[in-house]
Parts: sequence; structure tokens; C-alpha cells
Amino acid sequence: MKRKKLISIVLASVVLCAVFSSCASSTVSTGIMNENDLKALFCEKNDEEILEFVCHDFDSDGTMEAFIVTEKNDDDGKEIQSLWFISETEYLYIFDIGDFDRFSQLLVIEHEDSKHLAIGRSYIWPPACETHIWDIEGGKPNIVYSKDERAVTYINGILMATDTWIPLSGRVWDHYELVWDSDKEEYAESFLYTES
Ligand SMILES: [Ca+2]
Repeated sequence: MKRKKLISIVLASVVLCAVFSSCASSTVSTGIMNENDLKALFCEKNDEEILEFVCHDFDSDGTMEAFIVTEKNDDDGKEIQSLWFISETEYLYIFDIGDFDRFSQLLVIEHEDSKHLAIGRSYIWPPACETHIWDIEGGKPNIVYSKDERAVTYINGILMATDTWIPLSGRVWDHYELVWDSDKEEYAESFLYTES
């Protein structure tokens, strides 16, 4: 994937918190599944270490969905992080990253009638971040925003995508507002201001 040649860094991204989640204590119940049910179902299918388990009714249809970040070591001992999706009816591998890349940001974005998940992918070198935003369509995850050189977070209550880089005059941050267009089902990105 294309990476900007100028040095850029991740701004204000939420560092991925590597919290181990136990698979042993939950059981799958009948009927509508809650977060523990979905976690138990996931653990039946996948024995990798869970770093993040983000569970909501993303599409407001009354059933829960979860995005999961896992980690494992490959045959060469290299750490691989993977992104998965699970619901009552779906169990999907989305993609994985390794080498010096890490999932660095998981942000739940709340809209009036739905929730989205923003996921950052950070590179150690060159230091940079790309962000993908997922919604749920037809019960499955669907990318509605994907861009290099962006870290997505809330700044003063405004959902912003930020690019930071270092020209000769010193580091600057370019802030763009992200506005969800539910009719077009896409995010409009408009430049707000540069901070230096
Ligand atoms: Ca749902």
C-alpha cells in the first residue's frame, strides 16, 4: 500500500491496549446472543490471543456484532495481528498485519441510527498511520472510509482525520472533518485547519 515519502506520525490515536480476554468463563446461550455469548462462540472457532473485542449492535437491528483483534506468532516467531468479525450468523477473517505494523486505534463512532468502527494501522517506519472505517451492511462488515496518512479521532467533539508531517519549518498537523452522509453511505472529508 502506498506510503507517503514525507515523514508523518500518528496523532492522537488511541494506543491499542493489549488486554488478554479469557475464553473459558463464557457459555453460548440460546436466543439472542450477548457479548459474552459471541466471545464464547469466537473462542470455539479461534484459539488466538484476543487483544480487543469490540461488541455493539452496530446496525441497530437488535442483534450484536463484534470486531476482534487477535495476535499469534507465525512459524518464524513473528507476531501477526489479525482482524475478525463475528455475529450470530457470520464468522469472518478480515485481514492481518505483521512485521512492524500494528493495529493502533479502535474507535467506535456513534451515529443516530448506527455505529461504525474506525481501525488504525500504524507503521513503525516510516512512522505513519492509515485508517479504515467499517459499518455493517446486510449483516457483514463493509468499508465506508479508507485512507493513508490519516489518524481518526474526536477533537473537541468533532470527528477528525489528521495527517501530521514535518516540512523544513517544523511539524504540522492537517485536520480534516469527517461527516457521515447516510444517503451516500460514505464519509465526506473537508479540510478544517493546519496546526503547527
Ligand atoms: Ca446488529
